[in-house]
Amino acid sequence: MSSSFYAPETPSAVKNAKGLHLITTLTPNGRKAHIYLEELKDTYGLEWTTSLIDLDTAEQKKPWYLKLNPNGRIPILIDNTHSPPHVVMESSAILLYLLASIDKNHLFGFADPIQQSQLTQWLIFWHASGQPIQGQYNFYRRTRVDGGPYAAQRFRNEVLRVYNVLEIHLSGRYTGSPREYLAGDGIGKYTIADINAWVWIRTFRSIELGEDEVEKLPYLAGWVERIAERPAVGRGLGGDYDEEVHPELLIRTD
Ligand SMILES: N[C@@H](CCC(=O)N[C@@H](CS)C(=O)NCC(=O)O)C(=O)O
Repeated sequence: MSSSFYAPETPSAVKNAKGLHLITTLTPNGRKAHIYLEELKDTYGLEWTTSLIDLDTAEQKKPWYLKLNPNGRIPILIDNTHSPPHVVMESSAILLYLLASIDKNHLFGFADPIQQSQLTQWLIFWHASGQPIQGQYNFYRRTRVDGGPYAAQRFRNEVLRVYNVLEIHLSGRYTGSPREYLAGDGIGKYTIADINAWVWIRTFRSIELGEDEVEKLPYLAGWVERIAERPAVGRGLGGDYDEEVHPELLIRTD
């Protein structure tokens, strides 16, 4: 590979990686990639390597990282089977890249373009309308600056609105056809559209919504529990991606 692809100070774990290399940490967007990679391990025997970043060290804002992802955020996936390596930023784009490049049997997507279109719609719906809003809500409800309560209230209402969109969809309130997953014919099929939203929504009971509001989301609650039972999901949430469990995976350039 071209020596100029990586900056000289790029950590060797990244520079010398072969195959797929994930740079991540234990956040909702990181967990999307962890879970799908773990699903692909269970189904295709996929192998990859991982580097962890402690966001507090701001390693993700350093020039070596910005050369790979000008957005300065995690996760990124680097596919070293290409020359030069192909870098994928944006967590949903990582899911789509893995679906196209690894998941050849469409186990977590669809060969059928109509069902794949459903998947894309729900993936984009969450990426554009769900996660940025929930991210802002989390920020303002934890922040005690002027305007914090007003902003928290505004984002909270929008989080609830988006959750209710998902509840309408899953419950079949207007179609008469309840479903178990976001995309696919009939009751749907577990796909990357579910992984994409689930990592954020799984904590819906602990983000300071009212009990009465949460009770009005029974189909969403069922969907959260259904996905939580998957072994790959359990692995993607935790230990293997925790810098305290695996300090040797932590990259730091100073
Ligand atoms: N739209 C991006 C958002 C990525 C993002 O916000 N990542 C957070 C962690 S979940 C991050 O890197 N925060 C550290 C920072 O902003 O410096 C994606 O979906 O990948």
